[in-house]
Amino acid sequence: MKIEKAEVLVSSPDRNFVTLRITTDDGLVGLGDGTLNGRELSVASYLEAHVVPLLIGRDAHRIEDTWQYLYRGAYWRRGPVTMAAIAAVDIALWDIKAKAANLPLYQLLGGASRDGVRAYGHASGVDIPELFDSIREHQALGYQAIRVQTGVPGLGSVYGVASSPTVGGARYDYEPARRTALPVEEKWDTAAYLRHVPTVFEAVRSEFGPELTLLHDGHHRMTPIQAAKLGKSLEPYDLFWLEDCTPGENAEALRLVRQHTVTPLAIGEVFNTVWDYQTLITDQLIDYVRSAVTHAGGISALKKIMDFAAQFQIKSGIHGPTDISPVGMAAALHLDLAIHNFGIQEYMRHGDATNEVFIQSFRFEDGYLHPGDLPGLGVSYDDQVASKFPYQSAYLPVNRLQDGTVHDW
Ligand code: EZ4
Ligand code: CO
Repeated sequence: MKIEKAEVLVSSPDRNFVTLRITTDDGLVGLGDGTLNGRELSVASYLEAHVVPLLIGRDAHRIEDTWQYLYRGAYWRRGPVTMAAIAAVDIALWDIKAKAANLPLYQLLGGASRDGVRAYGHASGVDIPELFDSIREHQALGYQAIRVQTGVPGLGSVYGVASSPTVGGARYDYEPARRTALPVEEKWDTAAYLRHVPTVFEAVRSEFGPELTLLHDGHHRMTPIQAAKLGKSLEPYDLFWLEDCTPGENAEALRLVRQHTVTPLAIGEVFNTVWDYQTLITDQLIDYVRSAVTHAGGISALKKIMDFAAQFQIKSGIHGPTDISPVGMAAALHLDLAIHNFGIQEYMRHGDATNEVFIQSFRFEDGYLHPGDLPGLGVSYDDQVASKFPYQSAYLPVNRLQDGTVHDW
């Protein structure tokens, strides 16, 4: 089964997506996701110039060999662009192999370890009343686990907070990549944030009770000691996790946080290899692995990270924002269903235009996702609809402190 064709498809229904479509000489078609938010065209050109020519004529069944060939063969290892490109190939080849076997992909990963994949959604509000409305809307949709973000008094728009109440719980209008020629700039004040967040969780717990699963994303903005303080102050509210409390590059920061709090810690949406996790996993500094299949080198690589994490009772919390395409989401769901150390799956909802371009087989019922039972990933791509949505420049925001200093976010 030789690879005959590999096409790089860039489209922008609701937002930009980079999709790799591989076709074999016996007519099987596989899809892979290589979307890197705000840097989409870099992955597209990496694939077009340096990967597609290497794929033509290769045996589509040799997934591991192709992965190693692209990773070790390039000499320049790791990095988000390289690893998103390798992920796109890896996901597409798994899609093809499962179609050749006429099985849903999770069957090739060991079969289902559970009936469904517990998902969490994002509730947000500029203030507490709007936040409560958003939590209720998510509950009405079936979510039993909810990430909580709010505006901070004195600050303008804050990442993760919708500017208006959500409608039907399905609107995520804060989505950080905005279709502008230059990045939008937001203002930030960590002291104000640290004062405010515990009062939000106090209010949410007293309104919604002890059983609702709650999560929070710090988006890399704190120093280690600030993160330790936040983790401690949130202990009474029993979070499922505190995500990305410090910048991801420094594993030692998490060691300091860990010494001070029993709030569970999750990190890794900006990581791209197992090496980023080495100390965090072996020293038990985290509880959840946050990588996306799309950004960590694909299904083969994230499966290995999760198998490594399993030895340390660390579980998955695969990244699932709307900048992961439905192809990347499907890959995550097959992996979630199969691995033993599944924790939770992030599930923001794609917009209608995205769902018209990517036709999907997953279902979401009572807070649980399932990838469906079509052969392969269960996703197909409609070229005609996609052609209505050409690439548009879009950037993640830049965060600045009140005095104008560029800050982490
Ligand atoms: O900011 O996906 O947990 N989810 C997140 C996301 C990320 C975006 C970056 O592309 O933090 O919303
Ligand atoms: Co996050």
